[in-house]
Amino acid sequence: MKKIFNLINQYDSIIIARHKNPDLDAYGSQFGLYYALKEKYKDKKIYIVGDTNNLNYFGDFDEVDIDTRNNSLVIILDTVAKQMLREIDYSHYKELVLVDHHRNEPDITHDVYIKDVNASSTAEMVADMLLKENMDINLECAKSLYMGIIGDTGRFRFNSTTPKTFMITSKLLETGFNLQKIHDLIYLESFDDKKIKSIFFESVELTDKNVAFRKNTKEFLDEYQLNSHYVSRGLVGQMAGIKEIPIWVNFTYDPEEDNIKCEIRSRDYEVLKVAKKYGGGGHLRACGCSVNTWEETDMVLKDLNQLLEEEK
Ligand SMILES: [Mn+2]
Repeated sequence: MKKIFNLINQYDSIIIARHKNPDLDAYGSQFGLYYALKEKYKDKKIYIVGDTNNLNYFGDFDEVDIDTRNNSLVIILDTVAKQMLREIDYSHYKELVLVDHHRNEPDITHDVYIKDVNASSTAEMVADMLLKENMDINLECAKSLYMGIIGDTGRFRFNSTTPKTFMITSKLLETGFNLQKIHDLIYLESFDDKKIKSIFFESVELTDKNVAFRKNTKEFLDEYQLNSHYVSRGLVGQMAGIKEIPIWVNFTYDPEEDNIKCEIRSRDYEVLKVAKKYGGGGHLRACGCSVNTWEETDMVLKDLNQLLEEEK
């Protein structure tokens, strides 16, 4: 931890990056760190980089040229995998720091790697770092970090939520932001969204071991003009919280890569084993992989059935 702040002190130019297709934790940890560094180091150039999507409740990103990148400290948050990043964000740097709570092994050359698989979120890790350094947490910083934490903990419902998560969250809340405003901003649904969710749920199927699944074909995406990433990550939760269903998986055609994304979730079972078998990764009970054919999705289902059988 100290190492990061030593590096930050040494550099005049710092770039904060995170994985592509950001979720709330990627954005939240990134903007949280950004606001804290900007406040403390008024003379340094602090850049925030990356792509954007419909979860961007946060702000705009900087374009940074290669020369500047080559002379900067680059901090990458919420992933350690090249595949999850824009090439430009991990290939140009003077020194590189990784901060992540996932279990994967890094395939990015780095100088410092801070890993905490017990942290609920990268936002929690960033908040912890800032608090330990006695850095000022201003309102914008606290709001960003809070959004990261509620994103990855499902508003404190997932097992990953620990006493430390609440301790850190309470420190963030002390800045006085309006909690309900943030929740409304993120979680209010539109009438149309609610309709799509109902259509989605109508054709959820079950295996004989009660693994719930849905196959979101190209035809389904086209018919309702849905974004593949939204369906894959955004709708998998529609199968969560059902008593009889121990494991649920969302299969979605990805037109960009012409393959099928599998998002696998469970309350109690370590489904990561199955994701890894197909070259995927993530958390123990919330993970993903890609396969090339619909036949292979049936193999994934078979493996999930078997996992239930073995660990009964
Ligand atoms: Mn995360």
